[in-house]
Order: sequence, then C-alpha cells, then structure tokens
Amino acid sequence: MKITRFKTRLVDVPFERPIATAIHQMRSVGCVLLELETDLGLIGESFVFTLNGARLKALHEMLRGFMHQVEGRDPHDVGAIGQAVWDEMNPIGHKGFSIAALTAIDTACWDLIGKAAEQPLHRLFGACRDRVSTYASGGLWLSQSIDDCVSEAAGFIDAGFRAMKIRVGSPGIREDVERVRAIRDAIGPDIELLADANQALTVKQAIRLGRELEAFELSWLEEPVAYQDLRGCAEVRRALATRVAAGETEYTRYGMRDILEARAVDVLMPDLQRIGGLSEMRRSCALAAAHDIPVSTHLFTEHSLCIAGAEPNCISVEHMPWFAPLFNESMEIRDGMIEIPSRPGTGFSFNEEAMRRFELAY
Ligand code: SMN
Ligand code: MG
Repeated sequence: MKITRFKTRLVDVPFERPIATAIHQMRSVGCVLLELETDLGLIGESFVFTLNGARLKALHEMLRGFMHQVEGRDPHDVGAIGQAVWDEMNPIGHKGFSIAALTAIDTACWDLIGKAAEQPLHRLFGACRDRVSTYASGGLWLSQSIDDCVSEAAGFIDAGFRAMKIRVGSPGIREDVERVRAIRDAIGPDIELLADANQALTVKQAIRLGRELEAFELSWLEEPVAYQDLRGCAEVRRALATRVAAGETEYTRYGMRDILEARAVDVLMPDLQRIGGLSEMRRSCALAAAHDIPVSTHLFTEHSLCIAGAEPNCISVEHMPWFAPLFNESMEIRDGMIEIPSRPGTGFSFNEEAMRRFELAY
C-alpha cells in the first residue's frame, strides 16, 4: 500500500453557546482534517485542532510542512515515518504545533493499517477490553450558573453517564465549594464527580480547596496548579486524600516521564494531540504502567477508544462531544461505558456533508 495523496481540509465546528474554564474562553473548535489517500483506495483519517480556530492556518502549514515525509510511503512504515518527522522537527522543538503535526500523521497511518487489515486498532495493538468507562465532560462549565449546572447534570444521567466533570477555579474558594456541593446534592452519592481546576490555583489554594472538597468524594482533582509546577502538583497530591490527575498540557513520552518521576499524579491524562499520535500514546501508557499509574485519555474521545481497548491501565476516556458532528459514526453511552468500535481502523470516518457545512475558506 502506498500513500498517493496528503489531503487537508479546514473546518470550524461551533459550540451551542460560548463556554469557559478558569483559563479558556471558547466558542468553537477549528480543525485541520488530514486524509491520506492510497493506491488501494483506502483513506486514513485524523484531525488536530485549535480552540476557536485561533492560529489554525499556522497549524495547517506546520502539518503540510511534513507532507514530503509521508507521500509515496507505505503507512505500515509508521515507525520510520514518525521517526523521520521527529528528527526533522528537531530545530523547531518537540512541543506545540510540531508535535500536533506528528499526531495527525501517525494517527492517519494507523487508521490505514487497521483498514488494510480489516481490523479495529485495539485488536491489532492487542485487545484488553471491549468497553470503557467514561465521564461527561461537555458541561458544568465555569461560565454556567449553579441552576444550569444542576439541570445539565440530571441530563447527563438521563443520557447514560455515571460520572461527570465540573470545572472549578472560581475567583473565590466559597464559590467552588457551593458549585460542587450543589452538583453532589443533585446527583447523589452513586454518580462519580470529578473536578478540573485548569491550573488556576496556587499550591496553598489547591490544598485548601481540595480539603474543603473532600467531603464531596471527588473521584479526582485535575490540574490543580500550573502545569509546569510538577513539584507543586506533587505537594498537592501528597496533602490530599483525593486523587490528583494531570498530563493534558504536556507533550510526548518525555513530558509524561517527568510527571511520573515527580510523582505528581495519581491518574495520568495524556492528550492525543499533545502526545504525538497513537504510537506515542501507547509508549506513554506503558511508561505509566511501569509506575503503576492509571491513564485516562484527554479530549479526542473517538480516536482514543482504540487506546482504551488495548492498554490495560487505561481506566477511562473523557467524553467530549465537540467533534462528534464531524463523524459518520456515533458513540453510544450505556451504564457509564462506551463501546470500543469493532469497525476497522479507528472506527470513525469524516462525514462529507459535515465537512462541507463546517468548511473554512482558506
Ligand atoms: C479542557 C481542555 C481543553 C479545553 C477546555 C477544557 C479541560 C478538560 O481541561 O480536561 O476537559
Ligand atoms: Mg482538564
């Protein structure tokens, strides 16, 4: 099999309403879609994105800058292609948009490998489960009123979720405690509740808030402090009975290594775009396993299911509905779980009509 064409398209997928965390203001996701066409007629697909489509052209140009490493190659050589891309990006660095380019290329190559073998990727990687725990993450934003969050939480349970994530990191600690209390009261003790502070807190604030929230039995407190402050994160972790989760803002296996060696987390949360693709995600899961640390994937729900199906220490995937309008296939949530697709490759394909509807003129 030979890759004959490296095709990209830009789309912007709007949210129903603007939303916010402690550090993000968001109204859409702008995506670069990659389609690798082959002489067999199979197409390998992947995407990377920017919030609100900001600097999307720069991301697009970065990806296209590695096209020459891909065209004419057999996608089964994904290891060699990935190494060549890695080596070539040395002068610009192994973080940011350069790694996002590797993610798109690696993931689309794996999608082709699965499609050529007519196998879902988790089976090619070595399957360990056919469904995985998830939690509703597309809601309970800091920009919403408590009443709005309470009714949204009820909707998540109706939709089949058994876990959900609330954003914290409000200007005052009281506000966060009241928001978490309201949701816990509304959902009862049997539904899991997670909280994400999006790096808004100092170590002391995080420990204070974490101790106040211990009464509400959170399943984890996520990104309590600035992502670079691994020692601070470890300090928060040691001070709390609640688990601490982080990892989404770091890059590649080396970023994960530093987090693990600092003993900064109870749960590692690698993000497919920032990790460098499915190959690097598998290495990162193995590294976490060597530290006896579980993994829960960040965003990219559709394209992370093959990882969850193959990595024994992957305990859950974040359910984020942002990218669902792009795909022909949908994810079914039942009893708090998502099924790992049995369709070939990643199991998800871009919807032609949606790509046209959301397409951005360049
Ligand atoms: C998050 C990630 C990306 C954009 C907004 C919010 C959040 C999460 O940290 O974990 O979902
Ligand atoms: Mg987060």
